[in-house]
Amino acid sequence: MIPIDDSPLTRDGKVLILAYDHGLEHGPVDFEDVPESANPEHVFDVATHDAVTSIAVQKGIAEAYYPSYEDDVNLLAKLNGTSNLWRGEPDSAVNWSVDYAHEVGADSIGFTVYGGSNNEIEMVEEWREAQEKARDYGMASVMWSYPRGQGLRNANTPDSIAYSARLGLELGADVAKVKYPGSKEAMEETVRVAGKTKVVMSGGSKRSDEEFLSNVKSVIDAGGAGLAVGRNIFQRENPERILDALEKVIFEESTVEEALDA
Ligand code: FBP
Repeated sequence: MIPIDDSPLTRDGKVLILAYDHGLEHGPVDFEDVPESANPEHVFDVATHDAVTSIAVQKGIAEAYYPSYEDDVNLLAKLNGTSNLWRGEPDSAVNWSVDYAHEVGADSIGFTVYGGSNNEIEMVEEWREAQEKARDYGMASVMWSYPRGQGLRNANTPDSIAYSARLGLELGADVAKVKYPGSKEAMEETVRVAGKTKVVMSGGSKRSDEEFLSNVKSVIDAGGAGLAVGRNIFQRENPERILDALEKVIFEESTVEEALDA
């Protein structure tokens, strides 16, 4: 593993990745509530908030927009990804190489692995190549670890989510990004089995400030490192306000009430 606590991906050992690959994964529908969120410049501006440790984007967004932000934002290159137009077994195309991501300015990589998919073997082999190349550059690697596949029942049970975090440890991820398993206790178990791999929560669909921050708080209380979040930031009219609150919960050990009252 790399000394992840010295990596630009972390601040005081904690992680807050602003995920912005939704235009590929879900399509422009995710930008309808806040139309300016379709503009990458708006979201890069949001990512200059002190609470954000990195922004995760695909190649085209990085090439076109990162040069204007490289002094203010850390770049996580989300290397693979697939559109929502794809109707086959879960899979993810590798869209750029680690070499090229490094050239563009990334200091960490992100990679989806769908454990349980009929394509798991190929995805894990692609991950291996990316993870080892990232090691050469001293770049942290984050596994978007989602159990998903036509033969997989109960993909989002606490056991499946704990297993997905363990896959991160077994396969050399510095950080495993997993779905919220539903409770602090389940997250404690997920963090426990992930060992030295940091566990972060995947943001999920937009919900109220209270509900979202409570989930984040229980992740932190369970020993999780933070979160990688998109819609719960850029689908808000005032992303700065929720980032102020997240900064308090993740980095300052505040309660949800304290964070919202500030
Ligand atoms: P959200 O916080 O909006 O859930 O974003 C996190 C993320 O992993 C994105 O990087 C990705 O685009 C999206 O979720 C994929 O979610 P799913 O595959 O569950 O639709």
